[in-house]
Amino acid sequence: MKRILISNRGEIALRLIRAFREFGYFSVLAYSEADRSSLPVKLSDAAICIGPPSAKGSYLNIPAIISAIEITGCDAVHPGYGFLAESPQFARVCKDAGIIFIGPSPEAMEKVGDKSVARSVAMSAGVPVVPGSTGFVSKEDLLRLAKEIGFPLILKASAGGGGKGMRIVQSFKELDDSFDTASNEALTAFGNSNLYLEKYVSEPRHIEIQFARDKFGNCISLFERECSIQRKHQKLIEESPSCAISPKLRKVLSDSALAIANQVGYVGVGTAEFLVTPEEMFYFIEINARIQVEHPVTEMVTGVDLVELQLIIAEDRPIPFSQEDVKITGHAIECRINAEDPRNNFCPSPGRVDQYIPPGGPGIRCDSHLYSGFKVVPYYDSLIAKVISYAPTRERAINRMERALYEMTIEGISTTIDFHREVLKNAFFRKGDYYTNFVQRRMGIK
Ligand code: MV4
Repeated sequence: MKRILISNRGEIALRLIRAFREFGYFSVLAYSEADRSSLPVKLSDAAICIGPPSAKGSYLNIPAIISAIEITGCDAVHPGYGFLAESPQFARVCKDAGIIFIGPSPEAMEKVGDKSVARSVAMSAGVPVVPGSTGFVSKEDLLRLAKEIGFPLILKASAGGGGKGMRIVQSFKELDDSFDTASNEALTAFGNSNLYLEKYVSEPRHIEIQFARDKFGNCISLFERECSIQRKHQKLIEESPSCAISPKLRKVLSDSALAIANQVGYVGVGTAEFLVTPEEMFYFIEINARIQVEHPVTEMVTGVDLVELQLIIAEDRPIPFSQEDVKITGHAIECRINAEDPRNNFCPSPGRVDQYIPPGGPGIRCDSHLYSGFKVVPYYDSLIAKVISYAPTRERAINRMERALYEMTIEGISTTIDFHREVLKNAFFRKGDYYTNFVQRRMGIK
């Protein structure tokens, strides 16, 4: 691999450009008309416009991206996260055109992309899943299964993930309507109406295991990230290690993630998501077949560059270290700063950033594509910066994050910086005493 096209934007495009420059690759950025004056366009080695602002016309436009790869003579593509990152179709088109897709094979992506198939894979790998349906559930089987499992239940879209297309069902009388609504929503959102059923786990923690597997079958866990601080399935804060995970549970979760990765012949970096109860019961829920927004948290505590690892694996080289080499040192926390107004229901707040001063100093990493005078455009997600703090202990990482957010200035638009300050001083957060309902229950936010 020599020239890599980046089919993404924002902070992750910049993250990839930085890695490619350090590791000796030529970066070509594919950008939309709306991102013409972005920092990634300026800092990449070359840039090519692939279409109009709408994601459909640009970052999701497979023919436009393939043309850009061919015009610029790239031999590989990195999709970042979101957009086409988990599209088996895109991965297959690349493969057929002789382009290296930096991510798992289309076959592996297909298996884990269907969440009901991923469940079956986990079961056959001996990994616990939430009691529920085997594969997708038909309307005929619904009542019988509901009786068998018991309420509350949760209906999920097979093609969904990340909380989209889910419905909690409390009783028999809601069952039929919930099924119809959920399958219609799934059809509209994902073009696939299949649903599966699980027992609803109340007050879980949302824990994910970062793993990497190479084509020689070497498989390594980079341990957990705690992702329970979220609102409407958008993660807001992530940390590693998790207060709730003992060394013993860490090992069991890691072994479970690796068993699933082996079972599907996964080659690349990925994440296995689990629900963990206060009683330390754990259940696999889904695989994310991409580099994730929160990957820097793992990079800080393990010292492993996950993008470098993706490049190594994509070049068919073996992972250059073993499980025994991977140690968690210290504690890292990430705050996702969004261009949103927390006082107005987290409504997106695009516009001109009149002044931007990033935080810095010891133990602070800030991944952001902002600069003073930059215009946040309204067409994409509202993530504008990730602040990651790293310190020897959790308490010091929290204090360090507070110090960083004190320094950080973003003027001209509303941001979620003040919201993060509130979370960081919350006594339950400080104690590590939180579940996925933290924002609602402890912050009184819908
Ligand atoms: C669940 C669950 C409880 N029980 N599955 C959310 C993200 C997606 N990856 C899976 N999610 C959940 N799956 C079972 N069987 C709870 C969540 C969940 C959640 C559900 C409803 C409302 C808010 C939530 C926040 C985090 C996790």
